[in-house]
Amino acid sequence: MKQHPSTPGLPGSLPRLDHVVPAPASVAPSETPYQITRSTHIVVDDSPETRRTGEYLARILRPSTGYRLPVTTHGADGIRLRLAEGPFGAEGYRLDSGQGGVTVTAAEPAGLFHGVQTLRQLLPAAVEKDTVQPGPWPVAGGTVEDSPRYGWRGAMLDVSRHFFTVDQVKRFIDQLALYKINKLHLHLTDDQGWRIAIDSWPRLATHGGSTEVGGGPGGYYTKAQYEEIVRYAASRYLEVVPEIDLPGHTNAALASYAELNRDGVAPPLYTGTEVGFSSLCVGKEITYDFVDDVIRELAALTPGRYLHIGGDEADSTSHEDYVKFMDRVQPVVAKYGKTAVGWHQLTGATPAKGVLAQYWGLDSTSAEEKAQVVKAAQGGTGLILSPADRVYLDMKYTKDTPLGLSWAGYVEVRRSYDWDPEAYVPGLPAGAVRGVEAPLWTEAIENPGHVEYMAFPRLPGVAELGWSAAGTRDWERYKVRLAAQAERWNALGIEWYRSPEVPWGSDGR
Ligand code: TNX
Repeated sequence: MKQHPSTPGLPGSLPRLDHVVPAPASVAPSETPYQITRSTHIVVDDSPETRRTGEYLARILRPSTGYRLPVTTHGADGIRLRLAEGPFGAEGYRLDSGQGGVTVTAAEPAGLFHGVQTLRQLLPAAVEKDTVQPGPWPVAGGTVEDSPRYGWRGAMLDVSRHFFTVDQVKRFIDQLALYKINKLHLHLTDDQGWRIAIDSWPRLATHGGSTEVGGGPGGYYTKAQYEEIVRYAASRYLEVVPEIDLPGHTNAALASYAELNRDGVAPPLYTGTEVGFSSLCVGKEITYDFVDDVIRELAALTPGRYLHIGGDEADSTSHEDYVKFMDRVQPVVAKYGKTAVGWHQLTGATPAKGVLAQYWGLDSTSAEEKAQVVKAAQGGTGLILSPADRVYLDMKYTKDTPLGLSWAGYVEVRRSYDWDPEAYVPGLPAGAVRGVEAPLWTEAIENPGHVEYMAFPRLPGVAELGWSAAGTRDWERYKVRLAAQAERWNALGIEWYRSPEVPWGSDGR
């Protein structure tokens, strides 16, 4: 790596304006940095959202700088956050940094928040620590103008195979926000655990949530806890997309209520890792009472637009039944005011108008299956790209990775970054791709340290594919910007995989 002022590891070194991940739309560096000092104010306009983002920034900066950093509506020297009309779109922003201060301007609160994430990366990494550091605190000088490529930049956490507590999910949300990810897809139900309280079917959570892969105690979110996650995500401008996986992946529900089973007999709880063995009974009316109740209660808890109904690996449901089931269930989601999302197998049924399909195939997925996805896209079904051989965060990096699975191959850092969402499924009509999402399945992922090790450093690359303009993708440059992030992960206490593909600093960081 070339020597430059931001060589990772030099205390107080000045990060570069062009080292931000995801790469901004345009960057114009200037000579003069701003410097945060004891007298810096965070100056906000009088909208409550701006103030909230100002307070959020202050909470990040105060512990490491030791400064007071009052959030005020007037004051000269400082960091200014303001909403104003301009060509920013729903999530874009402009950041100007120079001797007189730093100003972040956006049309919408989400844009201000993303601008604040960029500002964090323009400060020395030590700013992320939670104890007082020596400083100084220069902010690289210049102008950044930025807005995202896609409206859907997601990460998924499977809280069914292994349960994660509210605090653990919050920590993950904070990590996603760093890279401007705006969707948190929660895989709330599967064979091994039902993780959300449903008042009309209480045993789903109390019985169906009582274990996990390996036989641990599992757990579930009360409605209040789930709402707390939703609120916390919203405060970081992430929309929660809850998933109830139907009609397969339902052993936890079937174990909780005998009447949902074809033979009226509840199976035992399941703590293994096989897939495809369970199915709701498509021919029984009670199945639809169940689905209606669950979707109604979940929709009421979810301010976001989307509700994911799974639909993958329904190997114990006949094709005919699958189509029938999806024909009945998609309108239920619409009835409760949400847009349905399904794994791309949904395109094998009749996707309702406006639904989104999440593509999780591989390069080696059959031409027939790809053609079915293309056909749905031609009919207007939007796609979220989550190709398993690129962005499945549960795939091992190499054969030596101690965690994760490898059914989709090994996914090293370059592989997860260096692909084109528009070209991955050949023949898609323009505009079909709505974004990208990196799922983290947790059959072999047991705790937050594991989550971080699998997500870092791949997740920032997926975030960049979702945010940065198509022409930005350049592995040789990206890997240098990525390397400069490591010091931040260390300061934040994030576990990460030291991929040999990336030129981390000479001190091994
Ligand atoms: C496939 S991807 C699944 C999940 C597994 C995952 C493991 C998808 C929609 N279904 O049930 O957890 O592989 O990588």
